Amino acid sequence: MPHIILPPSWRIFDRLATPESVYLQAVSRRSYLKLLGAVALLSTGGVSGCSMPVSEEEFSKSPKNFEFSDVDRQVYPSSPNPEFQLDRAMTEEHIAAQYNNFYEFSEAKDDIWKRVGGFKPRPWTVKIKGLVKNPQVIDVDDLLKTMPLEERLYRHRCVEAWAMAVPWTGFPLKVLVKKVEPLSTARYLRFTSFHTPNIAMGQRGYGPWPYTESLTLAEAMNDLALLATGIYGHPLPKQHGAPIRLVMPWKYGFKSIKSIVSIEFLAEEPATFWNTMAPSEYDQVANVNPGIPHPRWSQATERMLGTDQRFPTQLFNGYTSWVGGLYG
Ligand SMILES: Nc1nc2c(c(=O)[nH]1)N[C@H]1C(S)=C(S)[C@@H](COP(=O)(O)O)O[C@H]1N2
Ligand SMILES: [Mo]
Repeated sequence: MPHIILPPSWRIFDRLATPESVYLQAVSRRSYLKLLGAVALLSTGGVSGCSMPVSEEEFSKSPKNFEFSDVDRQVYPSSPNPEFQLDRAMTEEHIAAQYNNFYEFSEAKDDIWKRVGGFKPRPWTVKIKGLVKNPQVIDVDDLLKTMPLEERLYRHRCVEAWAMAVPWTGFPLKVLVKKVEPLSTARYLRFTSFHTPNIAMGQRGYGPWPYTESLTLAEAMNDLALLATGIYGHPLPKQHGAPIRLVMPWKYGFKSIKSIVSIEFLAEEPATFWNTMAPSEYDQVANVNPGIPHPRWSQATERMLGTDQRFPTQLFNGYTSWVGGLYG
């Protein structure tokens, strides 16, 4: 069973630097009102959780946070799939690498890359279990050897309204799903991240650790659903979710769970990390939709990392031709 620790209300004020870290479910109505007051104060401009990213040159002197295994050397860079094009400039690598959400390591975004050093993404296995004909434990190197790797340019949209456009290397989730042969009773997939609180400091704090996410089987079978092992033509740096993560470009970023250790096929929809923490803020489907504001901010536009350029948010993040049919 996941380990659930809920926050004492006095800690709420620390949480305000990052919108996704406000856990309303856990606060009493009284502290919720105090919280609203604090949000109002913050939006008048006083406090910011973010420092400036270091320059590309400076960044290149810091630890890369990824290594090539022998297998990696054979698969990167993978061939680009021309079906996926961007409508805007690609986000610079050193910018994407310095602004992350990875609550296992920190609640700030600008320091994850400095805090992941102790994390070991190899050796690594992914356990596939539950309602499937062929449950198995697969080594990530075996996935790299056997799965059809390709590079895809995708836009990523965080529920907090920042966005990026990056080249992922990975393979369609549906290839793995077919390989394990879901039973006819399987309707949902639950993904689980690692749980090592001695290395991931954030896991010593509250949360239903480990981080979990879910998809319907139909969503998992969509061509866009990608299991990524690389980014910018090389293995994933630790801060991006090494050695393997989900990428669901039509959904808000929190669905794209990092550093996956297991995938379980289930008959019923499971609870997930964010849905347990703040059910009034995070629903299970979490499709990008400019018409549905977050309870605390608008989703009408998004801000690109690096350039701060604003774009209108698009329904399904612009991927309607791939996924529109999933939602009737
Ligand atoms: N295990 C885990 N996966 C996670 C998160 C997290 O905190 N833990 N954050 C999510 C959120 S909110 C976003 S926006 C993306 C960010 O991915 P990036 O840091 O690689 O850009 O990762 C998602 N996957
Ligand atoms: Mo996010």
